[in-house]
Amino acid sequence: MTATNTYLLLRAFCDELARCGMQHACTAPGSRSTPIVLSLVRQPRIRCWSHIDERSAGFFALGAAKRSSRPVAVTCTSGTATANLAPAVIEAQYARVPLIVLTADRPPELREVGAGQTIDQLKLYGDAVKWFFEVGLDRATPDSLRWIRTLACRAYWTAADGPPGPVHLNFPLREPLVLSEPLPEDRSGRDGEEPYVMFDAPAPTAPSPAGPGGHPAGRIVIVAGQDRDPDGGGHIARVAAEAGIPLLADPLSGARRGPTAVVHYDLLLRDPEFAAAHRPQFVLRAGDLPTSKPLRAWLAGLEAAQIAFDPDGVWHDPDAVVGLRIRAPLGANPPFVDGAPIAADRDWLASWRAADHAVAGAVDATLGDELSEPRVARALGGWLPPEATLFVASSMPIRDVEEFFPARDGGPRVLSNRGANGIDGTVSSAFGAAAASSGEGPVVLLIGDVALAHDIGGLLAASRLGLPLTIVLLNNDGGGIFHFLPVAGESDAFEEHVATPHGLEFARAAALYGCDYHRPATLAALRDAIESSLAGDGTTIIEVRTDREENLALHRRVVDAALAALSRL
Ligand SMILES: Cc1ncc(C[n+]2csc(CCOP(=O)(O)OP(=O)(O)O)c2C)c(N)n1
Repeated sequence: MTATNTYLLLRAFCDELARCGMQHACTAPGSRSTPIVLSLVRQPRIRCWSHIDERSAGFFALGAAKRSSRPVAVTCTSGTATANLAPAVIEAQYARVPLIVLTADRPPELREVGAGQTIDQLKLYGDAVKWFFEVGLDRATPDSLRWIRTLACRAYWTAADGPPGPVHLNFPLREPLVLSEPLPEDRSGRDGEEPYVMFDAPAPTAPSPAGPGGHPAGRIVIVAGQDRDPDGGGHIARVAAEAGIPLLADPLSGARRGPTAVVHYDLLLRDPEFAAAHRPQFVLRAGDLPTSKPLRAWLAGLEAAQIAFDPDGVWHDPDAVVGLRIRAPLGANPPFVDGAPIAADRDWLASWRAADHAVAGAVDATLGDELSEPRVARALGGWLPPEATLFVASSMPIRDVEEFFPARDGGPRVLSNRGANGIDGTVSSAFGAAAASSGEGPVVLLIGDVALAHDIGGLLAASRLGLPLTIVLLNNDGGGIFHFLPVAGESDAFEEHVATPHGLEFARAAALYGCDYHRPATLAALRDAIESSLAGDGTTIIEVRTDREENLALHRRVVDAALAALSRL
C-alpha cells in the first residue's frame, strides 16, 4: 500500500482549485491532514498560510475571502480541530463569504472503535454550509481523476455562487500519509489553465422597481448596508446622486459618498420630531440592514413602500415591512442606474442635507480634538488613504464608525465580521484581509480590548507570516458597549461578569508577538503613529486608552448637542 493514489487525486483537486481562481489557502498542523496540506502547499498558484490555531486559520481564511471576494480553502486535521473552525464557518454563512473547508478524517474502519483523535465529522457544521460531501479517495484512474477535478470545480463554484458561503469536504485518509515514491505525471486537466468545469451566472438585471406603492417618486430614501460587492457602493451612490435621493449608507456598504449622503442618520433619527417629519413614501434598501438601532426602529415604523435589492435575494427584514424584493443589486439595471424615471423631491433632499450639516457641526464641536473613541472613528475616515482597507471589530467600533465616519468619495474600503456579529476571530480576519491586500494597499484594524484579548493568538500572524497590519486598539479595559444597556445598572454583577475588565498590558502582548507598539496621548500623535505604521511593513499596535464611563457620557453629550442643533433649524 502506497500513498500514490491519494496524492495523485489530491494534486489534481488542488490544481483544479487553482484553475478556478483560488489564490489563498490556510493550513494548521496535524498528522491525518498531511496529504491535503502537502498537496495545497505544492500547488504553486495557491499561497498557503500556516496557522497554529484552527480558529485563527478559519477566521484568517474568512478575512482573505472577504477582501478578495474569492473562495479561500482552509484545512485541518481530524478531531476537535475541525470543531474549532465552526465559528468562522458560521460567520461565513451569515456574511456570505466563500470558504472551502477541507477536513481530514479517519477512514470508516477507524470510526466509532476508539481510534485516537476521531470524532463524528459528518455534516459537522450542519446547515451552516451550502454543501457537505464525504470524499472517498480510491484508485487514481483516468475516470476518478476526471471526477475529482469536477468535484473541486463544484466545491469552488458552489462556495462562490450567490449567495456565497462555506462548503465542507471531509476526506477519510488511510496511512501511509506520505509518499514513498515520486508522483507520476498527470495530464488529466484540460489544456492550458482552464478549469475542468467553467461556471457562468448571468448578471442579474433589475426590473423597474414598481411595487405595492407604484413607481418610486417623491420622498424617497436609500438605505444601504453591508455589501459584499466592492463596487456595489459606487453604483448605489451614483443612483442616489443622479436621482437626488437622500442616501443613508453604513460605511460597510461603500456607498457613504456623493452629494446626497446623509452621514448622521443615526443621530438625526433619535429626534422624534425629525423622524416623524421625514417619513418617506418609498424606501429603497440595498444589502444588509445597517446596525443603527434608531434607523432600524424608524424603518420598522414606516408606512412607506419598502423595496429591498439584493443580488442573492437574501431576506433581511426582521420587522416584516418589505413589500417588494428585487434579486439584483440596486443600480444594476441601466434605466435605474441612470435614474431617469425617478422624480425625487428636491426639497426633501435639501431638508435632510441641512439637518445633516447642522448635526455635523454639533458633533465636531462636541468631540473637539480630544482623543476619544468616536473621535478616532471619525478621524480614520478622513486620514486613511483610498487604497486602504479598514477592518472594524464588532461592539462599539462598528457603531462608532457607522455614527461618525465622514462621507468621502474614494474613501477606504470598510470590512467587518457582521454576519453573526461576533467579537471572535477579528484579529485573524484582519490579517487574512492583509494577506489578500498584498500590493493593493494597507490594512488597518480598529478593535476594542476585549475583542483583541479574545483573539490575541491571532497576533502570531505578525511574526510567523510576516504580514503588515496597523492595529488601532481602543482600550477601555472591558466591554464599553454594555454601559449603554440596562444591565449596566445591575451593580452586583455588572463589572465582573458583563464589563469584564482584565487589566492586560497590551505592550507586553506586542513584545511577545513581535509587534511595534505606541501609545499616543494626542490626536496628532495618533495620526503620526498611524502614518509611520502604514509606511512600514510590520505590525503595529497603537493603543488609545479610554474610559468606559467617560465614553458613555461623551456619546450622550453628542446626542444632546445633535438634538439641540436640530431644534434650532
Ligand atoms: C464571540 C462573542 N462573544 C461574546 C459577544 C458579546 N459581546 C458583544 S460586545 C462585547 C464586548 C466587546 O468589548 P470590546 O471589544 O472591548 O469593545 P467595546 O465594547 O469596549 O467597544 C461582547 C463580549 C460577542 N458578540 N461575540
